[in-house]
Amino acid sequence: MTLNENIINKLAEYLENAELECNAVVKITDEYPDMDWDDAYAIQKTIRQRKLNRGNKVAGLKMGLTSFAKMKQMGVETPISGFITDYGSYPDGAEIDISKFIHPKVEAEIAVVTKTRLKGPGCHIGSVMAAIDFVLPAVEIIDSRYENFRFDLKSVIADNTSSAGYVTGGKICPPEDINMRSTGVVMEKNGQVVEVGAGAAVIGHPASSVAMLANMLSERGEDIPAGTFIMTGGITAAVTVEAGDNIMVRYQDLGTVSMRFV
Ligand code: 0L1
Ligand code: MG
Repeated sequence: MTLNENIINKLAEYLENAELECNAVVKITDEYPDMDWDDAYAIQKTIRQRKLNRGNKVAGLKMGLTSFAKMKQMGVETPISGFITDYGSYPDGAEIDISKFIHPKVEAEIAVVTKTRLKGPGCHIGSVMAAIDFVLPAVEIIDSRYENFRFDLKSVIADNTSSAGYVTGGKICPPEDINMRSTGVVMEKNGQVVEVGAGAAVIGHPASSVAMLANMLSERGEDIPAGTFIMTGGITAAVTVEAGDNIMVRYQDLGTVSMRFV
């Protein structure tokens, strides 16, 4: 670590205020160019603790930057992880008040809920498949707190991987009844197809993303408890939304997820 506790706390407050006040800010590495990965995750953890102290709940975990294309674009070799909150949850078909966000985008994902604990190191796709209770469709709303989505990897880890919300679909599926790797998705915005993809876009298989999450968490002394809801990462590129936009995502074998931004 390169930052002391006071600076970690100050940066967590800066980023969380940006979220709560819907106010874009400059990336933190402009002021702290030498901060390291541990600093970045420590800031994210402090934001998480601030929310818990305020009475919010952590509703699950997420993986970000999981597509090879996005990793290459960012010049990184591993995805990043974050958490999702109770207040970011929206039901299928929700009307979502866009004024709660700065510059939101949506991306189609496959989510899972676990039934047993997953702990790295050495967690692999087999351990994950055995631990999944069910699979469900989910669309993530990302909203970087940084001006114009201008950030680097350490800044975005600290900013809880741009996590802002998620819409879950109602069709759940046992893991043995779905091939998550070949599950196709079609995203439509206002009736027009804007993105298509398949589960394999998520580091080859969404369950591999969960294994990677368990292994990454183990480096920080954490695990994935039984009953955890996990967003495995974007299958499609993130699509910008504005007031009036209708989003519909059609999943092969997992039904649809829709929302309207107002
Ligand atoms: O969930 C994601 O993949 C987003 C990761 C953060 C990068 C971004 O805001 O695009
Ligand atoms: Mg995502």
